[in-house]
Amino acid sequence: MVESHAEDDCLFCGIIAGRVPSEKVYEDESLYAFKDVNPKAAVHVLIVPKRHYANVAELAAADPELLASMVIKAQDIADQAFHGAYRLIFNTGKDAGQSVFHVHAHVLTGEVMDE
Ligand code: D5M
Repeated sequence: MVESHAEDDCLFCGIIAGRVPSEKVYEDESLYAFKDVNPKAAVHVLIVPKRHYANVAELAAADPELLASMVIKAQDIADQAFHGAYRLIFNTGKDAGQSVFHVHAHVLTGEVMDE
């Protein structure tokens, strides 16, 4: 069983709880989305599940429907921002660039990306 409780020292749990400020884009009972503080595209949104999972593999194993709901929300954001075109990135592991160990989908959209 994957631990899924909020972690006191987790930055994104702090954002979801409102202890840390964020620019909210979307919220429902299971997801929270906010603007990345260091945008890598014209529109760069992070989608996180409210339940704490360390990475996308843990989430996929524990709750695949919740993972699917993140993909559907990414599509919805891109439909509104840029006719449905987007990149969806889950950095997984420190050596792949993951710096916050609460699973998050990077939604990059809002501009043409050639490479
Ligand atoms: O992505 C972690 C991302 O989280 C990175 O792109 C910066 C972003 N970040 C960090 N702190 C904040 C706050 N406070 N608000 C919004 N965005 C934030 P990773 O894939 O783990 O490297």
